[in-house]
Amino acid sequence: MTEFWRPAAAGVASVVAGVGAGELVSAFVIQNGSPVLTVGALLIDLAPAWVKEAVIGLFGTGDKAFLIVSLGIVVLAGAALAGWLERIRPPRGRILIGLGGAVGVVAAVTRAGNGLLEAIPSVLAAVVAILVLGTLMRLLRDTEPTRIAPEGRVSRRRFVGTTAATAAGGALALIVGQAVAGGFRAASAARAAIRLPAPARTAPPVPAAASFDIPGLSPIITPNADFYRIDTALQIPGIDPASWRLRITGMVEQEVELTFAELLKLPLEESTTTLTCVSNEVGGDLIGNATWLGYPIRHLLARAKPSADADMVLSTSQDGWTASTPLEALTDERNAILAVGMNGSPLPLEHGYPVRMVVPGLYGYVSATKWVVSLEVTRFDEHTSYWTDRGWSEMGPVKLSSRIDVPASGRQVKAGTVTVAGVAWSQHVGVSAVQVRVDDGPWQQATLADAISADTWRQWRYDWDATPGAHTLRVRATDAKGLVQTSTVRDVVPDGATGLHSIQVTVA
Ligand SMILES: Nc1nc2c(c(=O)[nH]1)N[C@H]1C(S)=C(S)[C@@H](COP(=O)(O)O)O[C@H]1N2
Ligand SMILES: [Mo]
Repeated sequence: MTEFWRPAAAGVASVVAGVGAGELVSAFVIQNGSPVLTVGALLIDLAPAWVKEAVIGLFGTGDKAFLIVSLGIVVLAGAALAGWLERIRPPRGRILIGLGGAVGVVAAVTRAGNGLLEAIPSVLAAVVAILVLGTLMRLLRDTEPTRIAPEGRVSRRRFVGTTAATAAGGALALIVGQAVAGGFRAASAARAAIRLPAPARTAPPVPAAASFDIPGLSPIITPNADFYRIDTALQIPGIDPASWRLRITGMVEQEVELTFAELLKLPLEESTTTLTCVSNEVGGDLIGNATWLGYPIRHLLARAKPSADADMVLSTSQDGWTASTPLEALTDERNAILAVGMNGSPLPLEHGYPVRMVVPGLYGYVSATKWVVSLEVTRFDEHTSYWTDRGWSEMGPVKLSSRIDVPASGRQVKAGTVTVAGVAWSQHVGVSAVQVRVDDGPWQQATLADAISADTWRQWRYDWDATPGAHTLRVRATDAKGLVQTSTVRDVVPDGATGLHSIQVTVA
């Protein structure tokens, strides 16, 4: 029977390693591609009604556990069979594993809302399993006696040890993957159950004249699904709102602690603010505008009573990321908030659920802490933060900038009137003018859409009388204080890029 059990064990270890790798990747990178769960879901969909009823009748709410355990038994039996087949008729074992992977792919891409991306964990699982099986089989063959090595070139003990270690590693990956994904799913479920209170103060409605109807132009409010995402979190923190706390500590007269339920009972206010990343290149897309629902941080700081010689607030996220924000930016009238809502829904998990900071006028790295759990009132000469430790500037006011959205660079357009349009921003100061320049011609005034407020970007348009040939279009903005956007080119490090956005178009 050795001839069955050893190859079968190699098959099982390979498949466990493969599935473990797939689950790990789906937990951390491709959230909806879990091979185990998508195949389970496919089985639920395919099972005839009488089977479902019988299972629920027998196991009640344990029906899903029953499904997963049954699936596990089938997969392990298949894996053992694959190992044995690979031993007697290679490469049939590997082919069987490939077929298993194909089932995973079909299950992953046919889930509602999934696409090809979600197939990656299953493909990876099959590839890892096939490679590992090949390796273990070679090892097994090497345990056989030859003329030169009557005891075999590899000891049986080494084969058994390697196989056991592979299986254990795969099982560990599977467990870690499931735990991580479980936290994420629990947070998603809690988020879905949240009913945000009506704002005590609504945002001034976005004026109709704040938007031009131009295809390709950034919408004035960025939908949550299109909002840029920047953070250091490999794994999005899955925070249970019931256990979330904000602690205000440090140089304060009175420490403050706040639960999520307490935060939701406070008079929440809406405000529309454009968020920008300091890493946004000239013409880049690391910028978005949303209507946030939140509570002014200055009111909470007023409860805590910061000491007179404090000048900074170090905010920390659940996963240990930190930002250092000038105390003044959180206490002045600029309306820095602890946000719980984004464009009418609870914060999406990747945008800081359940609570984040939004501070008009400052780049995200010094202000927009997602998954925030503590505010320590301190001093710049006592603490540094995640990005200031890595060479970025202590102060991070957003720089005046502008971007051309249409036409897209490199595009061919027809001679005649061509609409050029884009956005310009200088949060907390406001934009007062935008100009466009064609090649080496004079700067021409663009038409501005209405502003929502000084804290948001502003759309602009320019009707260009395009003549045939290759042309370069440039844009520059002027802020409400009269400062004209500089053409001096500076890199994003240490405090944000400068320079003018330009595009090339060919007019036919
Ligand atoms: N916890 C945490 N918060 C964070 C970051 C981070 O890495 N971790 N990145 C910051 C940076 S650099 C930016 S630009 C904004 C981006 O917010 P968004 O992903 O919601 O657009 O979040 C900020 N908040
Ligand atoms: Mo950023």
